[in-house]
Amino acid sequence: MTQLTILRYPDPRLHTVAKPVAEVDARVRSLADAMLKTMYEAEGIGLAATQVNVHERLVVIDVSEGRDQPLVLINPEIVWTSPEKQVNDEGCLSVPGVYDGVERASAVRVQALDLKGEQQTHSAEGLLAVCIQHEMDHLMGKVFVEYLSPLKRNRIKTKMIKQRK
Ligand code: GNR
Ligand code: NI
Repeated sequence: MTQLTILRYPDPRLHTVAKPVAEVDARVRSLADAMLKTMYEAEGIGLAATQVNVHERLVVIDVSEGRDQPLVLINPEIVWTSPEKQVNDEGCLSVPGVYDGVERASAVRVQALDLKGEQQTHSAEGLLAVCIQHEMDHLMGKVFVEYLSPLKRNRIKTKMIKQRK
């Protein structure tokens, strides 16, 4: 599998809304595999298909210390969000070097297909809950900097364009 390229903000393709995965087949499994490799190489804790310019509802996550607990979520849907909220510093592989506070639900429950095509429910809190919500946003075409003030966002945009190689 060829190395996947991560789109960088402000690439307009990051604002594409993803379509459901039609079938969990060999193509999807190999894409998930390539996304996990790309995520581990970039030292991220999550990666949405949107970020590698594939506009289907697929995300990979690993928030474990040992980087050995991959989670693949296909057609994920958040089925419950806690009323409690929390502000956490977030970063994004599509916005390298930028970290800022975003308010999210403290806990979520997400339903998704796994690589066998079986429906699973995951209850998440802490960093995993943050990451799931961050990745779900990518699938909707939303990047975390859109939660920041227009002033901050414009500064980030300018910085990213200057850094572009
Ligand atoms: O690697 C990542 N770290 C991170 C830290 C705090 C909140 C969210 C994230 S996700 C990010 C990887 C990424 O860009 N996923 O879309
Ligand atoms: Ni991201």
